[in-house]
Amino acid sequence: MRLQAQVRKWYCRPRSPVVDTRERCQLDTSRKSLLKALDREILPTPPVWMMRQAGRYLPEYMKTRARAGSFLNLCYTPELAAEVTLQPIRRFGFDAAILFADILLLPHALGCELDFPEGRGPQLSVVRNSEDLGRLASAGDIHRKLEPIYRTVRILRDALPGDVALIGFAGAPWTVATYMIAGRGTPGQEPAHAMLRENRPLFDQLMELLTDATIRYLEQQARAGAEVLKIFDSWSGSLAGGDGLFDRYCTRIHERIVKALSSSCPDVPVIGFPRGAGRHYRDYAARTGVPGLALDTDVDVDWAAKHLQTEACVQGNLDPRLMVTGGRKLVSETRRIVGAFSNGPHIFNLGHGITPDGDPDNVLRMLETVRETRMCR
Ligand code: 1CP
Repeated sequence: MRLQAQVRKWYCRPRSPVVDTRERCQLDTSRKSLLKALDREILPTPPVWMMRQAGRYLPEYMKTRARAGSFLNLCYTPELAAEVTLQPIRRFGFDAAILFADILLLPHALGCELDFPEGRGPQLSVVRNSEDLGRLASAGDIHRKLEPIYRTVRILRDALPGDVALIGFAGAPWTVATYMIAGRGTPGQEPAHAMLRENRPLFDQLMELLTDATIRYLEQQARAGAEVLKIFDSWSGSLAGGDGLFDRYCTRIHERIVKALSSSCPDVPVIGFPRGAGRHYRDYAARTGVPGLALDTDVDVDWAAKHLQTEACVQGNLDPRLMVTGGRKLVSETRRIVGAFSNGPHIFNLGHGITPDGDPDNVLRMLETVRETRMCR
């Protein structure tokens, strides 16, 4: 009975109506703009932040990273992690800050070895068999190891300007599993696909373990003060073939995470990023009920305005390469995206993270362009 009531509560949670505040066309500072957009308000100017806004394209990041000694030390030293989270806010005045951490800290807390050797991608100990999985399952209290991350969140909630929302995040189980199975990043995520084909029960157990741990990790970030939670499924595109894998290992797993969070932290909206979902985006949005839907660069904005913005507040999706090349195309593409999404809730962002060769001047140009495109009625 209790479970039934719980399920009903999840499914019956009403979606807020779309509210158009463009008529006022003045700054209403009563609530953070990112939260308003996720609550389906259409604002005169979309809130803006950027994936990987704290990172190697900023000289001040490189300095703090050098002080920390290593990437992992940076992640696990709350004062320094908070400092690099704040750097892009101070420099650019974004509407949201994303917690500085990494999706691979969760497998680290579960007992995987993890290293980020200089100039190479992440290296992890691999999960090959049920013994490896058993060790992770008996990892003990993940929150003790992740406590520095929660402390960073608490520092940030005190330090951020009053109009800037704080985003916590985790990797989605599939994306995190691709690193755990291969021990590194892999093109096409072939080792994970091989386990899927050859040992489905083991793969399913790993996904169960990760889904449960991801929910607990995100809940704890929310309790520490994260106001929005984002799920990064950076490699879900390799599931999108049409054999049911996308539905099973991306959409339905995100659905479980979103439902669990909407029950335990009902005031903290989730942004889902099923990168490379392609034609699955529509079903993903409808099924998961995510308040925020992050779009990758390949998604056509006019199609998304028609088919996705009705379901969720869309976020995206400027090509990050324009942060390197800049010029008139940067301005025209920014305007095109703002214009295409101007009749529904929208958060301006890139379609993926800014790369280390991104030019901070181009970031500024993008921000100015978004903010000068005020859509007053
Ligand atoms: O040398 C350095 O300073 C490390 C570069 C770096 C940074 C800045 C890594 C290594 N992680 C991060 C921080 C990070 N990672 C953040 C917070 C910063 C911000 O966004 O402002 C976030 C949200 C992530 C998430 C993350 N890590 C993802 C999902 C998002 C995405 O970009 O697709 C993934 C896939 C990772 C794994 C990861 N972390 C770092 C590397 C080099 C990689 C591997 C990427 C790959 O396999 O290609």
